[in-house]
Amino acid sequence: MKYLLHLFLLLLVVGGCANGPDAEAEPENIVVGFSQSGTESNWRKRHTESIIEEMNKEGYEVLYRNGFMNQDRQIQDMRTFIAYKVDMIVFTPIVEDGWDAVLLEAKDAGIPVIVVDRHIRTAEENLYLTHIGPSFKAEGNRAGLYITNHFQNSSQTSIRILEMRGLAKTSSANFRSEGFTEVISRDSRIAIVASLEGDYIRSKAKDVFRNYIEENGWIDIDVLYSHNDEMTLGILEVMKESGIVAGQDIIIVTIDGQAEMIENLRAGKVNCVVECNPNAGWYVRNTIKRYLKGNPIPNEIYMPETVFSDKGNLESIPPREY
Ligand code: GYE
Repeated sequence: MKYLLHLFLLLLVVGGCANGPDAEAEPENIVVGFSQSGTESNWRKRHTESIIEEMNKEGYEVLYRNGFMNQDRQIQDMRTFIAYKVDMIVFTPIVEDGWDAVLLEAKDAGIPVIVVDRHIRTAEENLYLTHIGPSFKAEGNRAGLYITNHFQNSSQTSIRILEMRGLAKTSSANFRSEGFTEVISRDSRIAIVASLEGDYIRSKAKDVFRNYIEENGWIDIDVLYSHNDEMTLGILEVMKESGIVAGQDIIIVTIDGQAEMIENLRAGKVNCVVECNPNAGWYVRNTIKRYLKGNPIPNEIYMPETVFSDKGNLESIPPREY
């Protein structure tokens, strides 16, 4: 807690002139502990880079730990940050529940915590400063809207969807399902007939999808709704092996917007890519700066996102960095 010590000494000297927690703290004295949940996707790798890049631009020192998709490991990493007396903890939770104890420890140590990407659920209030991330529900809504629009004038009497869900017990997977269901339920012909779990991992989704079509065939499936691009990439491999014409035999809606998926969209192999914005770094940096200046911080900070589809202008999609 170098920064608090600095502040304390400063207050002793100038008594009363400081107007925030650290009006005079120099950025190079700030140490940020950053616990990332894993490296399961290109999206996630860009997310990590974005946060580290922006912290470095500000002159903050970053202690980075990768949790390798293991909650116990992430908790251990956060305990290391607390022992090290960092000034701030930034963490991207692998799952929604189970963080209360370590957050209480951070609170008792006077270390503010910023939750990024997925949401958490705590029994006690005020265990963290704010949550910064996309609206996963809006992403699900956008995916659903593409489907309802696509089939609006079709004479088909039933439209059957296979959903490949992200990791269980995560707010991203739960909200992406909720938002999607909310919109498709406006058209009584549309239904999710299978909801499978691919954990956001390419190889897992590939196996799960292959097993599903081996048992059930694919002819009844009109749409694939996949919660992330990595899983979609795995499924596209199985479709190719199985002679399914992706984007035609099965309409594909996927979330993230990785560069490779935009190529697939341009090639007609997927129909709609709902963007999930990994560039959280600037928002985290701005929040820390504002907090250190003593400005109020909102409880929830949303990041802007859009959607790309074969119904839009494929040439105008901005270049992707992930
Ligand atoms: O869509 C996926 C990643 O939680 C929003 O996790 C994130 C998701 C993202 O692995 O690619």
